[in-house]
Amino acid sequence: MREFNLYAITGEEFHAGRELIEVMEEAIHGGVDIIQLRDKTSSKVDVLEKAKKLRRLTKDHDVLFIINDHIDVALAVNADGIHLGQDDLPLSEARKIVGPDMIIGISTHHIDEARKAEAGGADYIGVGPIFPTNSKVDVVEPVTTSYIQQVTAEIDIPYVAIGGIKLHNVDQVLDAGATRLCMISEIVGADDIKGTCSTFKKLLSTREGQ
Ligand code: TZP
Ligand code: MG
Repeated sequence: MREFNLYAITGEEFHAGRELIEVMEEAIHGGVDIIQLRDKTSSKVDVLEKAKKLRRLTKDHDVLFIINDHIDVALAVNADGIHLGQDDLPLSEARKIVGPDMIIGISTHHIDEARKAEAGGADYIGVGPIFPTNSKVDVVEPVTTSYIQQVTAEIDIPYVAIGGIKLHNVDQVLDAGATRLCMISEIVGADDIKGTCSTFKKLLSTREGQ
């Protein structure tokens, strides 16, 4: 799959009063190169409408577009990929539906899940939650940066660190070996979304090649 290192997930509860598309466009202007539509509460029709708008935006800016949970919506809008959790449709079944070319990302919380996702043909995995987070209900205990170190040592497919990552703790994540960051609240809830993303982007590029 195409390279990326700054991954923003939608979280409309963090930007009350601001339009989803405007928020995500600002994130893209700050350097976000992959976006996920994650909406656990809207109707299928509303998710579809948001997906259509985000597909247009991401195409216009040549940014990858992933949809959480809704494989049917992902196919309908021709998204680049889907993201699935441990309790969603198993990877092998999802692959049958989306075909060989669509990106499939899998959330993992333990090295066994990471190994299974890699062996099963996932294109990338989520590694987290690294720190406590309020952005996800039923979230598991933080896996800490030691899980990043394990995945860095053992897993060859791309992974994104996720969960409670902020400007003030991102150095711990990068020190543990992460080269791709994924966030909801720190990006979409920021007063200066573009500036926040640019700062993360600079930190990532400073670490490249170190
Ligand atoms: N999966 C693991 S933690 C998390 C998800 C979707 C929430 C991340 O949100 P935030 O606001 O960056 O902690
Ligand atoms: Mg899910």
